[in-house]
Order: sequence, then structure tokens, then C-alpha cells
Amino acid sequence: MTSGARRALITGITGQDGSYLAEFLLGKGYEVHGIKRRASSINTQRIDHLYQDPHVPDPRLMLHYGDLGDSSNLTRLLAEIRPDEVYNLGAQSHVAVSFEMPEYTADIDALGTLRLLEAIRFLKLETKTRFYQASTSELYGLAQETPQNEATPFHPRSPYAVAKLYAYWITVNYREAYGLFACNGILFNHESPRRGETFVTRKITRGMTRIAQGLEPCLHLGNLDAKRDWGHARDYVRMQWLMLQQDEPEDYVIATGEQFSVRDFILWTAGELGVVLRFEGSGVEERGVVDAVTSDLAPGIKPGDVIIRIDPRYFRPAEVEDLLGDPSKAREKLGWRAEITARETCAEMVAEDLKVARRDAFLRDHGLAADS
Ligand code: NDP
Ligand code: GDR
Repeated sequence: MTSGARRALITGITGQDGSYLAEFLLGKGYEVHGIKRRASSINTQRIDHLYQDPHVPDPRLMLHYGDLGDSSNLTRLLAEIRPDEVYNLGAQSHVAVSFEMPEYTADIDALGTLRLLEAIRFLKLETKTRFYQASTSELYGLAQETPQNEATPFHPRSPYAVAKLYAYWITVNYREAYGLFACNGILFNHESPRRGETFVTRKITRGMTRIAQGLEPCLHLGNLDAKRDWGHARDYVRMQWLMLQQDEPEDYVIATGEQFSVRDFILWTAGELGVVLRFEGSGVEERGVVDAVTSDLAPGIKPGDVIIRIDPRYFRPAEVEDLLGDPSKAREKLGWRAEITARETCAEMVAEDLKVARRDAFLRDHGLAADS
């Protein structure tokens, strides 16, 4: 522990939001501690640009090995760090994977939250440490009303969402029972160039830029009709911090208030690449067919190519079709509003993924690719 700066502990610091939040808090002068998991390969790519040699005087970013499944580890870290703010972003965060790994998802996403809260209580940090829980629009699932706000009833539709429901309520419970300053941010989908490669937006921008560079022939997706309220992660981590700076702990919906379909996102991506795309057929036979290519960003694509196909393996046992958030409370109480639109987020993601795809194509063309 170093200076008298405010101290934050972030679980999930190696993830999309964790990396933006760490950047944001360091910019505010915080001393930032993050929990990373031991893995057989390096898993800190998203925060490597923030890394500081622990031997430099007064380091501001410190990483600790840990896991939300390990109570003694969490308790020891909290005892050592004594953070002013804990941001619980760590989770098995993939909805489709939660159907494959329901027990693990419940252990990490539901009980992991309890483990952290109990550690705070056990160490008598309730009056010092403020707690942010990464809750989710997936809680609404089969939404009872549109748009969804803080009063909309929950109807979770996946093991992930059910685990997050427990985490939501145990956070409320520790606030009510022990007076902990604990908040749920009910965040709608938010994306960025750092989004995990298997979430639909990044899968689209990464897949289509690779097709554009002739690295892959076609992208297989699931339900193109799903509608989401997509924001940008950089906008949303600002709100996570703001919630913990208030006089009273409360729960907030964070969303843009605009909704688009997966198909819209594909068409935006095609537009960024100068590809005129048309959908034909229906159901599992639906296909994205290229009508024209109007730029030099997609040398790997020509008219008539089928670059989008449906693969039923990406359908979920229970789907969330339609989510749209109402962020009025965040706007009115905290003066927050999303600054980056879904369309702008898509453009940024395409630009970043195109750089990587071009590099990979260059390596391939010069016989330098790892597998060449
Ligand atoms: P990511 O999947 O990008 O990051 C998840 C993070 O959790 C990673 O750092 C991951 O580590 C870590 N993690 C996974 N399992 C464990 C574990 N057992 N112990 C400790 N850490 C673990 O998610 P996002 O950044 O997108 O989301 C952050 C949080 O917000 C998550 O809780 C998510 O469920 C929630 N959320 C996200 C939304 C979104 O649209 N992005 C919307 C609403 C809520 P590693 O890098 O090693 O895998
Ligand atoms: P989501 O995000 O489930 O909303 O959870 P994801 O991007 O995975 O899916 C969004 C919608 O797209 C449909 N879809 C596909 N999804 C994926 N991943 N892959 C595909 O090939 C595909 N084809 C269509 C899905 O069926 C779904 O309807 C994200 C996560 O970040 C959660 O952690 C977070 O809580 C919620 O957002 C809010």
C-alpha cells in the first residue's frame, strides 16, 4: 500500500469493463488494485498498457492473484487492501455458456458476490468500503414492460441471469441488513473494441473484417432478430463510479434508450466496410448476400458472396428477444447520459478489428503467419 490516495479494488479487471474502469480510476488519482485469475497463458492484454512495474516508487496499479470462488483469498485481499470502493465486475459473463456451465456460473456470479460481501462484513469494513455490483438487463429477460426501468419486474431466462438475480438481491440485502453502501448498476449491453470475441457485436465486427481481408469465407450466427440497447463501455464505467459517489446507495438502470437488432448491427458493419449486403431467405435458411462492394476495404469480398449464415447451435435454450432500457433515473439524479451511440460504437469496433485483420492478411501474404 502506498499513498493516501483513494483505493479501489476491481474484480474482473482483466475484462472489458475492468480495463476501462481501471483507466478511469487511475485518471482520477485512485490507487487501483485488481484481481486476476491464474491462467496457463497471459490474460492481461486489456490492461497491459496500464501495467506498472511493482518496483517503481508509488505504483498506482497493483494486480493480485485471486478468484471469486475462493473466500479465504478474497478475505485476505480485502484485509490487506482495505479498499474505499469495491467494484465487483468479475463473472462468468457469457449467457450462452451459462447453459453449458450452470453450476460454475452460479458459484462465481451468485456466491462470488456473497463471498465478497461477507468478507467486507467479517472484516468490519461496512462503514469504510462502498460496493458496486455489476447487475444486468438480463434480469428482465422476458420483459414485462418496455422500456425497462428500476421498477420493472425481473424474469431471468438463463442460469447466468438467475445467478445475477441472486447477486442483485444479496447486494440489496447487505445494504438493508448491515447498512453497507452497496449499489446495483443494472447495465444494458455495452460494447467496445475490447469486447470479448464471442459476444455478438464483436463476433460480427471481427468476423466480417476478417472476411473482408480474405481470411475467412463466412460468419455463422444465431438469432438475428434479437434486439438490444447497446452502449459503449467507456460511457458505462463512468456511471459505475458515479453511483458510489452519492450520499445514498441506490440502484440504477444504465442504458441508451435506443434499440436495434442483431441484423441492424450486421448491416452497419457491412456499411463501414463498403459492402452492400442483402438478407434473403428466412429462419435457419436466412443468408447475408453481397450485392456490391464500393470500397477498397474489402478485397476479400465480391458480389454474390454469401458471408452470413445461420447456425442453430448459436440459438439459446431460452432466448431474451427484446431489451430496451429507460435511463431516466440516472439522467435526472446523476446527470448521466450515454454520449456514444451504438452506431458510433460499431464504427470504432470495425476500425480496430480492420487494423488487426489487415495485419494478419499482410503476414499471410508475406509467408509470416504463425501457421505458414
Ligand atoms: P468480461 O467477460 O469481459 O470480463 C469478466 C471478468 O471476470 C474477466 O476479468 C474475467 O477474468 C473475470 N472472471 C471470470 N471468472 C472469474 C472468477 N472465477 N474469479 C474472478 N474473476 C473472474 O465481462 P464485461 O467486462 O463485459 O462485464 C463486466 C461485468 O458486468 C460482468 O459481471 C458482467 O456479467 C456484467 N455485465 C456486463 C454487461 C456488458 O454488456 N458488458 C452488461 C451488464 C452486466 P479472465 O479475464 O481471466 O477471464
Ligand atoms: P447477451 O449478449 O446475451 O445480451 O449478454 P450477446 O452479445 O452474447 O448476445 C446478444 C444477442 O445476440 C444473439 N446472437 C448471438 N449471440 C452470440 N453471442 N453469438 C452469436 O453467434 C449470436 N447470434 C445471435 C443472442 O442470442 C442474443 O440475443 C451480454 C453479456 O455481456 C452479459 O454478461 C450481460 O449481462 C448482458 O449482455 C447485458
